[in-house]
Amino acid sequence: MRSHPLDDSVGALLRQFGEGSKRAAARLISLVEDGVPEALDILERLYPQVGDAWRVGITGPPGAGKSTLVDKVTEQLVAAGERPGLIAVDPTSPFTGGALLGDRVRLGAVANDGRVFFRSLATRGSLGGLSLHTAEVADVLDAFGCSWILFETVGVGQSELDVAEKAHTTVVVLVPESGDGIQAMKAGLMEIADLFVVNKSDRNGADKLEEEIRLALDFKEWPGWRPPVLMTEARTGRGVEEVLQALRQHRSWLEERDLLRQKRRRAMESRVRDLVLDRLSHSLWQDTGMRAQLDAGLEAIERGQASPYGLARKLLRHGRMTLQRNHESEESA
Ligand SMILES: Nc1nc2c(ncn2[C@@H]2O[C@H](COP(=O)(O)OP(=O)(O)OP(=O)(O)O)[C@@H](O)[C@H]2O)c(=O)[nH]1
Ligand SMILES: [Mg+2]
Repeated sequence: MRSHPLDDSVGALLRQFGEGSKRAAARLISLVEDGVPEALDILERLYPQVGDAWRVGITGPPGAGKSTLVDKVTEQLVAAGERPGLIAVDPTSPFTGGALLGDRVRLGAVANDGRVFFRSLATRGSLGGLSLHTAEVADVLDAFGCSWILFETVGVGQSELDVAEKAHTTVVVLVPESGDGIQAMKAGLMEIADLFVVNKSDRNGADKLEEEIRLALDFKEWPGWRPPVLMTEARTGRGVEEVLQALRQHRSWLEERDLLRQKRRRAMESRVRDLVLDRLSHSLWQDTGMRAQLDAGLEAIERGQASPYGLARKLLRHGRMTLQRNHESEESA
C-alpha cells in the first residue's frame, strides 16, 4: 500500500500527541482501532518512538480477578515512577473510570491518575483482527511514553494465544473455584504462561490449586525459565508486590539472554504476516470480480457442478490477476 500524505486533522493530532496530549492519543487509537485508511501511515509515523514498553498479557477465566490485579499492579508501577498503559482486550471486561458495574470491578484509584492510560478495545471481526489491533494500540501507547503495557484478555481459546505471542511476559490468573488447575493444562496455558497467579487465595482450595499447578509444572523439563506460581488476594492487594517482582525478574531474565531478541523477532514476524494477510484479503474481497466469482462458484457447488477446492483455485488465480492489476494502476498513478 502506498503511503499518502496525512490530512491536516491527522497531522494536528500527531503534533498534539507529540506534546503529550492524552486526548490526541485517544483519538489516534480510535483511528487505528477502526482501521481507517490512514492507520498504517499513522503507525509508521509513530514507529520511531516505539520500543521500550514492557508488554504484559494477563489472561484467565471470566471473573478470576484479572482487572483487580491489573489495578493493583498499576498502583505499584505508578508508585515506582512508571507510566503504565492498560488495554482490556475483551469487551465484557472494559476498563472504565466508573464505579462498580454489577459484580465486575472497574479500575479503582488508578483511573484518575494522570500517569495511567487505559483503553478498552471492542471486538470486531475475527480474533486475528482483534489481536492485530491490540498490538497496534500498544504501539501507540508505547510511542506515547508508556513504560509498561498491561493487556487483559479473557482466556477462552485462541485469543489469549494471540495475545501471548505479542506480549513479553504472559500471566495466567486462575482461581480455586471451578477446577481451573486441570483446565489450564488442557487449554495449553502451560505453554504460554511465564507466571501463574492463584488469585482469591482467601477462598478454600487455593493451596490445593497452587499445588496442582506446581505438580503439573514438575512433569515438564524446564531448562530455561520455570514459571513461578504466586498466590494473591487481589482485592486486598496481598501478594501483588511479589507479582510485580516476578514480572521484573522475568524481564531481566529475558534481557540478559538473547531470548528477548528472539521473542521480539517472532512477535514481529507474526505481526507483519498478520498485516500483510489483513491487507491482502481486504483488497481482494473489495474487488467486485472476486465477489461475483465467489457467488457464481457457490451456486455451482450447490448444483453439484463444482467443488470448494476447484473454486478456491479459481479464486486464487483471479486474485493474483487482481493484485497485479491493482499494483500496475498504483505504479502508474
Ligand atoms: N474473594 C475474592 N474476590 C476477589 C479477589 N479478587 C477479585 N475478586 C472479586 O472477583 C470479582 C471479579 O473480579 P474482576 O477483577 O472483575 O475479574 P476479571 O477476571 O477481570 O473478570 P472479567 O474481566 O469479567 O473476566 C469481583 O467481584 C472482585 O471483587 C480476591 O482476591 N478474593
Ligand atoms: Mg476484567
